[in-house]
Amino acid sequence: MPGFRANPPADRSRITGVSDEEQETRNPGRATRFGLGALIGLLAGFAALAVAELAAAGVRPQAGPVTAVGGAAIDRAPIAVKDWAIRTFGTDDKLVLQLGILAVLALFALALGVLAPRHRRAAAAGVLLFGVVGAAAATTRPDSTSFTDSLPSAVGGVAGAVLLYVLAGRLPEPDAAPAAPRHPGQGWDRRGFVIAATAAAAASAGAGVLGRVLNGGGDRDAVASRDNLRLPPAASPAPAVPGRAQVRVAGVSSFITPNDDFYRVDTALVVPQVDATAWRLRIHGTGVRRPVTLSFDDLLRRKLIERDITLTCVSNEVGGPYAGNARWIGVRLADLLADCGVVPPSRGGPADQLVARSVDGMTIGSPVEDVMDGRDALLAVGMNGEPLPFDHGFPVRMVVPGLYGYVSACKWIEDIELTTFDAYDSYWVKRDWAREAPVKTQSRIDTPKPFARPKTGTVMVAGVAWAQHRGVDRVEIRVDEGPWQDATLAAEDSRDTWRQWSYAWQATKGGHTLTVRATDRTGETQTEKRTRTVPDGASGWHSVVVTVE
Ligand SMILES: Nc1nc2c(c(=O)[nH]1)N[C@H]1C(S)=C(S)[C@@H](COP(=O)(O)O)O[C@H]1N2
Ligand SMILES: [Mo]
Repeated sequence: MPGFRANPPADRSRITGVSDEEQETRNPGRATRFGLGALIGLLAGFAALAVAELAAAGVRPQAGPVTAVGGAAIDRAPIAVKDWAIRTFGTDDKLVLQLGILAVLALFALALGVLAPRHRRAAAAGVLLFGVVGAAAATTRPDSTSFTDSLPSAVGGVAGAVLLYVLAGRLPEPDAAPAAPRHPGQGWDRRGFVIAATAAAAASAGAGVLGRVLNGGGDRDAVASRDNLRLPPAASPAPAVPGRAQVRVAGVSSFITPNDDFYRVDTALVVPQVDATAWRLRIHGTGVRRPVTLSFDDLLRRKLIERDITLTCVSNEVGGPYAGNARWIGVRLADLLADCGVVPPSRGGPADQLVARSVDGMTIGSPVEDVMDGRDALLAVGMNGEPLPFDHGFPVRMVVPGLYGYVSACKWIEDIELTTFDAYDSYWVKRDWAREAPVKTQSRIDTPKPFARPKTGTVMVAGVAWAQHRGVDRVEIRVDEGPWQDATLAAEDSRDTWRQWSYAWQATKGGHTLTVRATDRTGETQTEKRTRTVPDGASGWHSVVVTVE
């Protein structure tokens, strides 16, 4: 261990009258103490996180400091940062955020460790302070209902602080200290330090791994409630998807998106796991003459309908992946609202906004008019023939054809409040996104991929187009600056789903740009005007550049 070399100048040695064995424990130099300080800082930080993780397993996974601080950061991130994160990291954005938090914590742990040899108390207090920050974040999360959420960070902070204090006490004394050793006759107990540090590292690793395993195992009751669930058949089943809705060209999206491939966009660092048997949905607010609280069984006893609906995210760039099409089964929200005495604004109802609230504190506001205008707005319980996956909102979520997810598709829903747009701004509206956001007509080239090198001759160009609740009536393709040519439309499933299309292109050698645009059933053609995703969804034409060989 080269770092432990003794400090040569004899006059600095404070070790007097000790055995030969202990002579090797003479004080190391300044640089070594700096390194040792950094090491114990990292150790203390690691221990704090590991203990917190283990404690979170006893409280709830969301109460862990990294998750809590990460959640707070997501809620407070400026829109530009969030936009950049989702553009740069896509659905890995949450992983990157958590790695970033860990990196920042590591830097602070290093700094506190370097401080520790000279200022033991202050350094330990610094670790405690981080515990306080974590505890504050955990208890102020919107889904936090108990003060116990502060425990993981508090316990972790104390563990880290104590460890830093103890290990710092075992370090060699600083050069500037008075000549007398702190522990007369002992000096720098190298072996004791190594043993203590190794034991702390091993214990932390054990606690951390155990905590991860326990936190990752999922909520047993929630998992069981999903496993035991058999969805009743729909009283109003969806017609079979027309065989010709799927274009048979390699590289085109699957017409029905399998659950495992369905895009996921939400703010949850830990996916909520809700026990369906304990789940309740409250419907209340302005103009709700008969407020109710429903259990999951209450919902299943109602008439279930099954519908194919394409869901798209407002954060989807032109040509982007945040669109998916699934067969949903659920309760018609409009019927349920009518049973509660809700009247849409067009018939004189006082509430124009329906605010859905999830177990993790997300709020999503939809126009009551849209939800009750006859479209199949659902409280969905099933997705592609199975109960909703946890990632997609188990046990119940909303789906409203024609509206972007952030204004319609609340996952893990537990509360519906009727109010007005004037009275309340939902989560994303507070963050500069539009109050109302109908889906914009869009089209995407799935194949060929950008920068593909197809051979001359017939090249199949194909993809999807969507204009939910209006329907797609036409898709056109343009090669370079040539004329627009009609693509062949695949069969339509419903006007609430996307529609596939294909175009047999006679490709000539060289570089070419393929561009697509769609026209919806109102006759409106997708605009060329490029806009950003903020505030109400990207617009513009999707182009792909290829080189024909
Ligand atoms: N509870 C909750 N529901 C949510 C969100 C969220 O962050 N939290 N995100 C919304 C957004 S922005 C979209 S696009 C859809 C995505 O649904 P999916 O993840 O099932 O594809 O969920 C919506 N519902
Ligand atoms: Mo979204």
